[in-house]
Amino acid sequence: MAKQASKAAGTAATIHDQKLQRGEGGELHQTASGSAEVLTTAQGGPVSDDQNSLRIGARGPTVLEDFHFREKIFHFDHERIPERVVHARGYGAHGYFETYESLAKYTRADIFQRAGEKTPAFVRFSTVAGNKGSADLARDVRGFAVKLYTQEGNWDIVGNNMPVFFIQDAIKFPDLIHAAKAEPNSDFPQAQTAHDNFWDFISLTPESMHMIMWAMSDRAIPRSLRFMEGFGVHTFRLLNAKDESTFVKFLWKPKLGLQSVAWNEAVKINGADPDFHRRDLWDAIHAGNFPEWELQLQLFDQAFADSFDFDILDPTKIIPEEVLPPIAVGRLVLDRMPDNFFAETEQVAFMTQNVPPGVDFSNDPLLQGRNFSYLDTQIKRLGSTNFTHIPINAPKCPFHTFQQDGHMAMRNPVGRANYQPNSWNEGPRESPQKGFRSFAEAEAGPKARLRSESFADHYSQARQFYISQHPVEQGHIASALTFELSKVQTPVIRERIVSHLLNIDDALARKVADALGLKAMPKPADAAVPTRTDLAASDKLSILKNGPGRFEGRKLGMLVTDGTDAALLNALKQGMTKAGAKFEIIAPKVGGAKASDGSWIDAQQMIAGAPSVLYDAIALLPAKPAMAELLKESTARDFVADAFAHCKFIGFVEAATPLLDKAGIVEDEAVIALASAKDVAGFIASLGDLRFWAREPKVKLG
Ligand code: HDD
Repeated sequence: MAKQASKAAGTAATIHDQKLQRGEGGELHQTASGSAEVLTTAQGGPVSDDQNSLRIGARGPTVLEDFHFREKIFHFDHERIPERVVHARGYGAHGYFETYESLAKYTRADIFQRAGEKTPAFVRFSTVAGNKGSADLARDVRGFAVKLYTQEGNWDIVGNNMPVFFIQDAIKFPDLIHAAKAEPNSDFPQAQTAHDNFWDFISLTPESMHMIMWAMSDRAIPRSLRFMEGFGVHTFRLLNAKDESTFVKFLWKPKLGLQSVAWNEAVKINGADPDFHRRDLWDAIHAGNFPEWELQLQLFDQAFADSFDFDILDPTKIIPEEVLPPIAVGRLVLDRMPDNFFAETEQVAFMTQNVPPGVDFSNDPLLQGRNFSYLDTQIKRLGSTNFTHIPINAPKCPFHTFQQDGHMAMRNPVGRANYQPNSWNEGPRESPQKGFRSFAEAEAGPKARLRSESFADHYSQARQFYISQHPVEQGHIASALTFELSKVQTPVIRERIVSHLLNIDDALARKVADALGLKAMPKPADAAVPTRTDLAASDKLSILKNGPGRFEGRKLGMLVTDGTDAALLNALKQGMTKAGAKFEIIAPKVGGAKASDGSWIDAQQMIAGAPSVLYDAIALLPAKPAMAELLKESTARDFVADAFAHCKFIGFVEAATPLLDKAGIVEDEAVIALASAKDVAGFIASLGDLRFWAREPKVKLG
């Protein structure tokens, strides 16, 4: 008995004389001082012992009567909700959208009426194919879903970081996703399209070819969620007060520019830090470096649509920015992480059909299908039609419906009238002036399962994307195709893909065929219409041609040891801060090291825990006496060898030369000597190029 009493003593002491505080919703919560309040059951009953279940004797059975134990375990058993069928792994942040100037000429949407207007926003980024627990650097499309809490209800722009899609009709979506995700019998591979089912489907779906070029490009392995573009993909409509329509495409442009990693780097990041993207966003926002995107619109009328080379309703096509320059209409800033991942990021429900008055849909058959799918999926996933009662999904403007009851109804109507019209003079009424109105497009045609002939060209824009890339990027596309197809075990599927590539670019097809070791070149795939070779390259489609030219928002990894030159280290630190960049100190031991002037250098990482794939550039700052030990660490060698292979800039002090030698480095202009603090400015200036791609042919990564 004495033993039992002592077990409870610890908890009993802490719950003594606590004050319960209630939040607005009546919930109990912890005080700001962190002192524990009295633990209660969900019914509010104070708990005396949360360490031991109720049992008969110290070694006897647990009794059913233990309502606290039963409630705790049963709630835990129910913690999981179904993960999203696609885009399961995601990360979100709060922020705001600021309107630059009135767009009343084009739209009556309230959000675009006043310059400087700020609208609360929540954004969720995601990968598509992987499960919720998969790694961030999968080769995949990234979801870019924006919820704008406008004064006229929630507006969701549920986009991706690529402006086109794999399929033209929503009825093919389940097939696409089934093929892309893990194969149903084996349940692998996880978060990878490098398998037979995916490439089988793609090889039989020529409309996917343009998207395949994007998905095999560096866009599919972004360096940071902060360095990605976002696209609404479909053509939408804007409607002004006179209900006049302007077609629109939505583009999000990152302020810090675009950047991706190398595939070999992505593979290693996934092992070293599977949360690389979410950690990056978390760190940036907590450090006050709020990521920002500009919203740009491509606006056009029916005459432009009629004269454009492709059908503006076809979601496998873009309108090149050179053909139709976008205009900037506002900025999106992310400045706050959610307080609770589940409550906000997991439960947020995006729906393409959430548009405010003044924004309308086009007939894009993919968009039309999505407008059905999203509501359906939220009800399944969140378990009730009352998912809009969850704070993250609730509008932030006044709203009034006659909807009532249902599971977990948190907002219940008061008063008698729960219908309209009614004679009680109660409740809201519809407003033809303020309410949503569809564009009154005249529609006619046979009721049939049809695909427009104007959707038939599957290769011309795929080619245009490919020829618009920098040669380095073209090489990466060829390597990505080769890698993915090398995992496909059915040779005929590989051949089919090469036969499609022949319709896109002959040299690309030959390069991939050669790298795969195809015995003979297949014939080009049958194409409904010939590929147009006259489409001009669009430089805007390249990441490398549009580099930011600065290191802002990036991260330098600095390897130090005891005896590191304090002046040089401090100059680098100051230089990084001035450049708006981050740095991390890596030492043999995470406790840090003693600098040349006797000061202590705090480290954030130990060398074995911080491979260079986690950094955009590295500086090697060891002191000579520490080299013997450092050279024994294979992770130190890998640190340097990987940075070199990934075409990163490397700054080094003379003492580090044996490490460079051990890593097999042949010095080039991006391996920069740091003899003293004077060399720092030049080193940081060169970091603006982000990578030294000229090195790539020498360090072929496959
Ligand atoms: Fe989708 C989620 C983007 C086609 C059906 N989709 C989802 C998310 C994004 C997109 C970003 C995650 C939202 C979040 O973070 O919660 N989807 C796209 C884009 C598409 C697209 C850009 C093509 C242009 N999607 C598409 C089609 C269908 C769906 C054609 C079905 C007909 N998508 C869904 C879904 C999801 C979803 C099943 C899963 C979870 C969710 O909706 O909330 O309804």
